[in-house]
Amino acid sequence: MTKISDYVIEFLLEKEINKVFGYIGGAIAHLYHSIEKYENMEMVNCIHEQGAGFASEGYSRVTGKSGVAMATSGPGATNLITPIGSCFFDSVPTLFITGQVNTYEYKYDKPVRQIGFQETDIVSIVKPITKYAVMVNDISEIRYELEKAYYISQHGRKGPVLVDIPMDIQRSETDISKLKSFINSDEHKELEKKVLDNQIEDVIKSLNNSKRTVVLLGGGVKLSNAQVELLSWLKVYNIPIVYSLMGKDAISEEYKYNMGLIGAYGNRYGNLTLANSDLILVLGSRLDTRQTGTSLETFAREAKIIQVDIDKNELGSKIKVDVEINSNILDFINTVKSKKLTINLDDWLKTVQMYKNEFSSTVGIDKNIKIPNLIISKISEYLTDEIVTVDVGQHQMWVAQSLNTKEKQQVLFSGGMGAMGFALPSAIGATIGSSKRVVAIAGDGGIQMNIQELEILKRRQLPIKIFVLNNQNLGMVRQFQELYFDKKYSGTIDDYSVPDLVEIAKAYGLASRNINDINNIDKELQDIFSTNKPELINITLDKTMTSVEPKLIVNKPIEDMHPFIEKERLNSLMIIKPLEK
Ligand SMILES: Cc1ncc(C[n+]2csc(CCOP(=O)(O)OP(=O)(O)O)c2C)c(N)n1
Ligand SMILES: [Mg+2]
Repeated sequence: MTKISDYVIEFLLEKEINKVFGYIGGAIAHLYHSIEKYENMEMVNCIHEQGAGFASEGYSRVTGKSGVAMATSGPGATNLITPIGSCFFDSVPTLFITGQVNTYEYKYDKPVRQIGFQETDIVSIVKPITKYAVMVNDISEIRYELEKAYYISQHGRKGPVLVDIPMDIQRSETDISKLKSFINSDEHKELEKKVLDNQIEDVIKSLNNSKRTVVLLGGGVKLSNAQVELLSWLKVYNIPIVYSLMGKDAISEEYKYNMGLIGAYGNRYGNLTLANSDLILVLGSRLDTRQTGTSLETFAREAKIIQVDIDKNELGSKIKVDVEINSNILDFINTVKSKKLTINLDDWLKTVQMYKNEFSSTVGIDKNIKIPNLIISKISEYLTDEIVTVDVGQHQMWVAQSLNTKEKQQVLFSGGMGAMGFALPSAIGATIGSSKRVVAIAGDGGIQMNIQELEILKRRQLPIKIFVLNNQNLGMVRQFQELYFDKKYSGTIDDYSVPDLVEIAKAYGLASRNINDINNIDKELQDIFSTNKPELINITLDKTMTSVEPKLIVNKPIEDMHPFIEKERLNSLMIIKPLEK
């Protein structure tokens, strides 16, 4: 006979998951107690369930294993919602386990609000942002549901699942081997069926016939672990790549024909490359308007588009594509690699190199240095394989534009959810999952959202360097207000404030420092990276002058970014026909 809460932990260990992130509460106490029994399983207690959820997301993103977060019923469970959504939109396989009141005090269909204390129907709440969510109502279901939830989170397009386990079920005992299993059930067999594609010849023909190919990388490349195979294929033919936010770390900046970030805040050279291509091979990207701009009819208007995605619902969903291939990216690359190509892109490579030389990410078209971008590129100089976690705001876009990623370096963004407060707790999960040093980059707004997790850095002496790019305002929205709200700074400068972050870090018992003079940054960075101790570095930026440049304005084609370059110069850079107006 096995206690159910023990079985849950044994199940995780069998999947080689040996860390669980969470926060205690009565309804989850049996599971916590079980963790204590297993020497090779470790509980990582955060200060807030949102922190634990993001930590499990970071753990999953760097290990590929399912990150697990546990919380108690009611407020514990609802505090997990933002990380659950983040994992859903960015396809991160995670398992959320919540405690629930005893089945005999659960309301089920009764027309009352609540029976048990802290009773909350978390399953209904998270249904739209999970791949699967279930409350286990009977001991006999536990094995089936746990196996099924885990399988679904890792299968096909990955994502979060939630299993809600009532207290009376957690504490029951049963013979697990006699319970119904999901693996090898008919339902499992149905899901295992593979869709095979025979469109590959079309892809090969297009690649051979094109003169200006570009490969657009999205988050799907990393999710299918295709980076190594992809790079070796790209290097054979020297095919230029561009990336979306989520594809930033798929291929490092060390690859000569990496043409950078595209889209709304893309590098100018990246958008020029994409706009002038004649063939775009899209690997694991949704092609949402952050990448294409809002003027869809002008987007890469002379290019044939081939989109490869594991989720067939994403194919051609945002923009019309010419060839849709429903496949995992790794399988696709391996198939393409088995075919010999006759590609010659020499002229195109000269053009894209010229774009990159003309427009640096750290210098504006007015030839002025873009200080925030320079800071990011400086930080990269001190990094090798550190993981970088990034919050949401202007600083996020500076990182996306100017962090010079190295091979094997991972960069974690909260992409689809765009959740402020992501960088610090995801850094905790990332370092615990990888044993690597982590650099967290946040704004003054985002760092305040989960600042309580600094306590974990001290408690565990985690090797995390937090850089706060402190412009003393909610810069990203402030920039938006400058453009569209007549510089009325409601909530971003007005009635917004920031405490002394260096003093706060000190109060948490952490090393901390201010960098006020950017001219000293090399000396400071050398010192910062000479140790592995946790530290918060507050970099003071000008309050209102910080902006993200270049930026795509509504209804402009991707090649024509703000601040605008003269029409004549732009036209001279275009290979395809420039737009009239
Ligand atoms: C949880 C959450 N609330 C609100 C927003 C909206 N939002 C996006 S960026 C941003 C400003 C971020 O400010 P800060 O962290 O200081 O970074 P900065 O833009 O100044 O670099 C806000 C409020 C969000 N993305 N997430
Ligand atoms: Mg700010």
